[in-house]
Amino acid sequence: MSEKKKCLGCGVVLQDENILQEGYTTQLDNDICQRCFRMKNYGEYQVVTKSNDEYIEILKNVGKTKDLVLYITDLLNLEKDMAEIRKILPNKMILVLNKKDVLPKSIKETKLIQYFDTCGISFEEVIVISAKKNYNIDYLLKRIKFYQTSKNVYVVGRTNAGKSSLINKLIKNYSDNVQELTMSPLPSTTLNMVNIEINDYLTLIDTPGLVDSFSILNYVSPSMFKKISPRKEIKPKTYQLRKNQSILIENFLRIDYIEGEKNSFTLFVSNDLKVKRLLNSTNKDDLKDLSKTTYQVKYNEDLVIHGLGFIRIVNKGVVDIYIDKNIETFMRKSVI
Ligand SMILES: Nc1nc2c(ncn2[C@@H]2O[C@H](COP(=O)(O)OP(=O)(O)OP(=O)(O)O)[C@@H](O)[C@H]2O)c(=O)[nH]1
Ligand SMILES: [Mg+2]
Repeated sequence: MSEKKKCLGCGVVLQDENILQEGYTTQLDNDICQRCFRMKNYGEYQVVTKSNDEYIEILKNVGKTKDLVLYITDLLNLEKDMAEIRKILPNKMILVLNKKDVLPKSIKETKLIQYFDTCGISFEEVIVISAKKNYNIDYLLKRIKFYQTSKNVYVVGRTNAGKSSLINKLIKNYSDNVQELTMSPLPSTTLNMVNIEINDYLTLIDTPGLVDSFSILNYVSPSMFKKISPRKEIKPKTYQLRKNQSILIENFLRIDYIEGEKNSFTLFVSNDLKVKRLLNSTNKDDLKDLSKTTYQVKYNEDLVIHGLGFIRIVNKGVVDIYIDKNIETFMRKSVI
């Protein structure tokens, strides 16, 4: 039996029967589905909701191979813990930290790499890149060649990390292949595995990303989504706070500095967001009906807000934060 034809942009099986279902195309001769066609040509995005069970199944199959894996992650949205992923994927793995262009240039790459040296999970190598700005892609390709165990190399990572963007860059730089994967600012763009032959020695396999149900991006309007996703280099904003002072970001996050000496809070979030300082939080009630979490901050830690970015706090102290209950927040040793 012949294999069903798949969309070259997102990997979905093509069908011409039901316009409401994924993979629809007017003609089965087409190379891409209607959704990809619209995204590529008109920038019209259509959200598809994928279940993470499907994604985990795909990863388990990758885990059964002995092939090299590139794990792509967005530098502004580093995973809290990679241990779970590592259990499913015992493969040789290069950790690729993408979107370097949005981090301030002042942040040293060596610092970012060092952070992973102490995280307790091993990788063949940690490499910082920008798929968008074509930064360090040559070096990454060299290291792929060095570590690959067969022709196949899998590209995995959470949705929106930039997997398809990276592969497109590799195709553009090093291949005669004219295939172009679909990329978009919205989650769940790639729907199934897609094989891309770069040359006789290397086939990259794009995969759909794990859906991030704890990201703030799931809980904001489309216009706020745009504001939250940084497109340019972030200019960090520093606020010196005393006890009982607060920071308010738009209408979704409040940080109260409850206890401690004068402290420095540096925001690594999109430049487009409105930030307000409240001098005396005791008589202000903004966002106090949102879910509250109290953190005991140690020296030089980052408060991470999933999907938004992070806030570096220099000294010890106690902070209360108020945010939608579905959004994951956590403290980590500062990456800076
Ligand atoms: N600033 C910046 N944006 C990037 C970079 N790489 C990718 N992006 C953007 O990130 C968004 C997601 O990119 P995709 O390549 O579609 O991500 P993906 O990992 O394939 O996503 P799924 O297919 O949904 O799993 C797009 O808006 C890209 O333009 C980068 O290096 N820098
Ligand atoms: Mg993709």
